[in-house]
Amino acid sequence: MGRRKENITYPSTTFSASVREGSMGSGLDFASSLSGQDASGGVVEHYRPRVSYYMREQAGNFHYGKQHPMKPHRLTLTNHLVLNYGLHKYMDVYEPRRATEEEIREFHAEDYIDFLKRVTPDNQDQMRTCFSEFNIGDDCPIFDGMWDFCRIYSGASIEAARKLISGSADIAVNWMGGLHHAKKYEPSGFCYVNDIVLAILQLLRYYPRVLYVDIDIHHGDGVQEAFYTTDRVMTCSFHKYNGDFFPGTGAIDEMGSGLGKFFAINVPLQDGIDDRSYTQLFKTVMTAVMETFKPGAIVLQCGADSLGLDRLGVFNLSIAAHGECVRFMRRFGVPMMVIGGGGYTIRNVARCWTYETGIVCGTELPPDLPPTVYNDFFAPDFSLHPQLSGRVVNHNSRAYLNALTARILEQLRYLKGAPSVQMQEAPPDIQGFLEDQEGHDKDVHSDRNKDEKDDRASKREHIAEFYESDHDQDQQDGEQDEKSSGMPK
Ligand code: V1D
Ligand code: CA
Repeated sequence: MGRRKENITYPSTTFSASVREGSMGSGLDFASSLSGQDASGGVVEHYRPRVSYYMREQAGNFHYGKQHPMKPHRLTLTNHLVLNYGLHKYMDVYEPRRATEEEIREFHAEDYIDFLKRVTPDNQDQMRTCFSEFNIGDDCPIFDGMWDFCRIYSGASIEAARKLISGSADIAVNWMGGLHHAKKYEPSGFCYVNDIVLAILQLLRYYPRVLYVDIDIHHGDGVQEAFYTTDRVMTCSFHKYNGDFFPGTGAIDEMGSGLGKFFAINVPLQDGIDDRSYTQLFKTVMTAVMETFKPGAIVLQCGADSLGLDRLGVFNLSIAAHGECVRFMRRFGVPMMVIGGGGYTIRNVARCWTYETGIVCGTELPPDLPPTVYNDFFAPDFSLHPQLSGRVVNHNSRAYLNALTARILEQLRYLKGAPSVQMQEAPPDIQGFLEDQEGHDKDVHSDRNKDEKDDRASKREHIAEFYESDHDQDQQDGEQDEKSSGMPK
């Protein structure tokens, strides 16, 4: 956990959210990928979600440094594959605005934001005294345009969240986002601003409960920490854990505290986990999570460093198995944000996120990559599904995975019995959202008709009830400042 304690409070209010059939017509070139899945409760058959996609060409041009493994260029590779596969025909494509400083302040501390805004490669020598305070170093260097980069990826995640809330998208994709390690007061693990926390804070203005799922090979510590004491966000991270692998957290017994007790789920894995073990574990855990927690919205962090052959990763997953996790979550038909994260063998990151863009659109992509100006990255096979497994031995025994599954299911049974999970809640501030949203974003590539403004308004009848929680954390923790946005702080 970070060095300063969080003082965010989350009203423990809940109302029932509904699932709607997506408005997107069929007309897909390829067969829907819904068939052949194992049946589980809460699944929406023939789901045709409306998908929004956020991209900004400039995001791919930032450089962390020559030796640094994080390469934003992977975003350019991804966008080129997505567009050349023609996936923009199935989505509303947006060039999102940058997050404002005020929006970033919803989570991050003012002195940290001031530092991020001011520091540049040219003035960093004068500001070096701040470096240890703000954890600047090899993992999180100062690079040209760093603040702009943060504003771009965070603005996209905030807009994606608002798009779900307004009802004009059922799934919103932002591969630029997913920077799950950033803390309130400091950067960590290549992440400076935590766009995920900012997006979830938006979602909490409307949805009573938000589920965060993280399949990056690293523990989603920044998001877990931000919501550790609330029962309105369940965080669930699958990651390598041995106490040493970055960031060193994510043991199975980190379960949340206070009202948030049992609402943090950690799935610690060993090197070399394979497709079968991972997808089986993922489906078992997520089925139980969905049945127990019944989220109004899902945020799925799709870090691609859990793929085999990743430069920093040590798992054995294929792109098909990684994508299977996305497909599985999609089937629940709950509004979902799909975001990026880690991923350091960039040719495979681009393949993976393109494949997953296809999955959320409900379309099967041909296995041969379309030609792009970046063809050389994908030689010699030019395939969407290269062989990635086999480099690392699988150290996850069947006995280990069975014990892990049993512990997590037990945690969820405890949660079911907890008094706070009686699904109570707050009135949505939806009118404010619809006003905020108007004119902020620009659809750059869509072939689709859009009449978004009253989408959510037309759904208001789905919001069934409002009543006060017995566990109002505002009252427990004292008055909090909610003046600017009505956001839970
Ligand atoms: F190999 C490197 C070369 C240059 C700079 C950094 C690294 C590097 C590799 N792995 N840094 C790491 C990890 N840091 C450490 C600490 C350095 N200490 C001495 C220990 O092991 C950080 C890994 C960050 C992973 C980020 C992420 O994939 O989870 C991610 N998700 O969203 C965005 C990034
Ligand atoms: Ca993870």
